[in-house]
Amino acid sequence: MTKPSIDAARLLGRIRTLGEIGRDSKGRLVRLAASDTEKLGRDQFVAWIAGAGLEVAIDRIGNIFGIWKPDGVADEAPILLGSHIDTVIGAGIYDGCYGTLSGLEVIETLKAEGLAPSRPVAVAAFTNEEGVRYAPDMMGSLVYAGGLDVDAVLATIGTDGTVLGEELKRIGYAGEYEPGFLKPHAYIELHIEQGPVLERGGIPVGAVEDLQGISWQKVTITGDANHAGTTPISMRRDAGHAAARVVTFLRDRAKTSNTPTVATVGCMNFEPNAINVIPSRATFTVDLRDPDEDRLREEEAALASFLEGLSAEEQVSISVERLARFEPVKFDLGIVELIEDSAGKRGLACRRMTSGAGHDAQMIARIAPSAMIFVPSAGGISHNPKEYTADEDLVAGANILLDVVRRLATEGLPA
Ligand code: HGY
Ligand code: MN
Ligand code: MN
Repeated sequence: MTKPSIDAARLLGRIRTLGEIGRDSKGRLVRLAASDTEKLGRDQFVAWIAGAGLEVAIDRIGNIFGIWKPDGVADEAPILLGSHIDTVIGAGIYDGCYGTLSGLEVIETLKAEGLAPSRPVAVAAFTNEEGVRYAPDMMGSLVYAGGLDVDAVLATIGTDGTVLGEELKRIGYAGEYEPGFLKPHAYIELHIEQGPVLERGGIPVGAVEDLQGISWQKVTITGDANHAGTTPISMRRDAGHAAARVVTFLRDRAKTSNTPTVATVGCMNFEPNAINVIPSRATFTVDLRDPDEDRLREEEAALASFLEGLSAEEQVSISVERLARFEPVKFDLGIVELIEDSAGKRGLACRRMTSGAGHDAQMIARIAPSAMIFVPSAGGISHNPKEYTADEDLVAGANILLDVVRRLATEGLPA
């Protein structure tokens, strides 16, 4: 007997359609939170959920919801699916969009089957998951889960000097609903792994049981501008050189630690940024992650003490601003087991794993039992136009989401 399946052509077609929305002049996919290009992506998603006959709701931080509540279904806490549709700069077409569109696809499939769910089923596209334009990341879901005050967050100033609340108003996504207006019965997020684990293991499905801690900081090093040709090395207060020492300190420490700790300096800016001027200022970001909270704290402390020594040695002043800090999160094992059970019944190998990336699920886990399903990323590549997941894996993941939602919508959460 063939197992029920989602409409693969519809899902894959939508992923590709959304993947073409928001290309810049260089052909890169760039849909930064609350930008004009993201608005186009939002409009397309809203058109699809409205077209599917779902109730559309937008909350004050711009989170978009499509709610399926068939007549006669009690006004209970819904099963919530979703992810995000904002992207990084030069993104792939699957990160976030796959989970959001698969959530819609599962609802449309269950609707078409005539399933009478015991509770509503909804899909969300959370605002600013990536955190590239406005920090922190997973912002919309964190506000939704009550982790940040919505009015304070609406006042966030972006890397481009814009104010988030004004941008949401400008693009028409400053909704009326209070964040948290739907308290989910359960939340399941389907996502590409964005790492090499599943592909290396030849395993098509990941049942994600936890997610590592994240620490984002902005470091500003101030020295003295001086002439690149006349200033002896011993007289320099070179902010650029000091910043470079931080980058190698972080990499060497992570590399020799033989722990899962990872460290990334993703943004760096020199002032005055001229070829023949010793940099007077270096501003850069530090992204530290580890599945173990104590180790993550150790890494933060090691960086702080390195910066102290560096300031004295290089005669520069150093200031640090915290941009985001999330402890590791454990997901709901009952839902993890449903994911494994569905994979098994579909004859798909499945393994439990930790998420290296941050996701909206880590925030919604604060208010509802949550878990994630991963599918392989080719070459482990993500946040890169080369991001790719085979159609067969995309469809398999969405079918597992379909099975899990069907179980939760008819039997409720496992005891
Ligand atoms: O940073 C992250 O892990 C996510 O992509 N926002
Ligand atoms: Mn994502
Ligand atoms: Mn991402």
